[in-house]
Amino acid sequence: MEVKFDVVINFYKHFILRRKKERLRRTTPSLHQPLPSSTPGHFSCEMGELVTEKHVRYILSVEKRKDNFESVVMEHLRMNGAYWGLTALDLLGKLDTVDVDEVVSWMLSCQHELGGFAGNVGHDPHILYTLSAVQVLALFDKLDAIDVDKVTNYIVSLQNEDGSFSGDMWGEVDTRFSYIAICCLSILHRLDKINVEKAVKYIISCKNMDGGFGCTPGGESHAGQIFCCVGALALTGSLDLVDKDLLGWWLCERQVKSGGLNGRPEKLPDVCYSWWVLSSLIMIDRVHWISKEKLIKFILDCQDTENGGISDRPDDAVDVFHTYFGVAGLSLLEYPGLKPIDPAYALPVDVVNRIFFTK
Ligand code: GRG
Ligand code: ZN
Repeated sequence: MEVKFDVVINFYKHFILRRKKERLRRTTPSLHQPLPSSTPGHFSCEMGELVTEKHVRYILSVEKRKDNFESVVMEHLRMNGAYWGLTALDLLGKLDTVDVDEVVSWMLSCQHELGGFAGNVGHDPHILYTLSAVQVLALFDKLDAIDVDKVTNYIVSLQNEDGSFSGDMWGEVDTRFSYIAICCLSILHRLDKINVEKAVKYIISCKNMDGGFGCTPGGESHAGQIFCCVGALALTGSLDLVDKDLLGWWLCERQVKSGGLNGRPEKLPDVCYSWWVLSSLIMIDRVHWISKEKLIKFILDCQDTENGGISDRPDDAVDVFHTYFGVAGLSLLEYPGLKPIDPAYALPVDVVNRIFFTK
């Protein structure tokens, strides 16, 4: 019975893949060519343009405001907000507008005695905020401001017997935390302190028959979790464990008519999936299976061209999360004038090179 089921799945998989590739070849012959080069801010005349200066002003204004709705609901995850806003500024070439010492000293005041970082001063530590803190410190070349062994011990303490990771002392397990632990320790040059083999085995146990990955074993495939699992496998040199054609098919099916990407079947497109889906497609070398031009147009259509910022879908309210993932998506798409971003570390490529090649 099992063998027969496998045969059906494989037949279906190859039939769909062949149809997909034929469709792409037939309808969009330019897809396999490099993107057309043009000057920054003028990608294509029908497409609109990235309003860089306005996005910079929007990000800086969000950081300063302390009294509006967005800043109140963001209070407990300000550390994540700092990573989104500051990385976006760097990709836009404007990180020098920020007071580095002020940011670093605030970040250090968010570190708990256990070694992990909190979302804001006086809150509890969590692995989610710890990665954001490490990423921002890397962005500013300030990793030497922290006690690396202390942060490492905190992350090591969160690995469970089965190789999975908890997010904090309360024990919730999720493949997001596996990615975060691996990404953090890799940036800190301490990957050897966890059981990588078990961590990889756990991630593979979350792989589904459709080629995707979920939060825990048996969890539904979701593009966000796929980024985490593929990213963790990329950072540990384990991408050979992924069925790239099967997963690539699932991921490229996420592109809908408007050009935007959704996070799973039958859902609405959302700018942030430009990051979760696209970075995964790049890591498994299948990015040419989607229309880059259509996705660029979708992201540009989600801009507030008057006041800056990017929203999840056209005409919705903007926020820093979608502004970052919109800009990061455009960077992956090689939009002119943006710094390139690394799809696994979610940091600008020059920052990653500095971490690994200059020290
Ligand atoms: C360094 C980039 C970076 C990430 C750190 C936290 C984390 C690691 C990854 C999060 C991955 C994830 C689960 C992303 C999805 C976020 C999202 C848009 C969730 C919304 O889910 P639903 O079910 O939305 O509400 P849909 O789109 O399915 O309707
Ligand atoms: Zn979103």
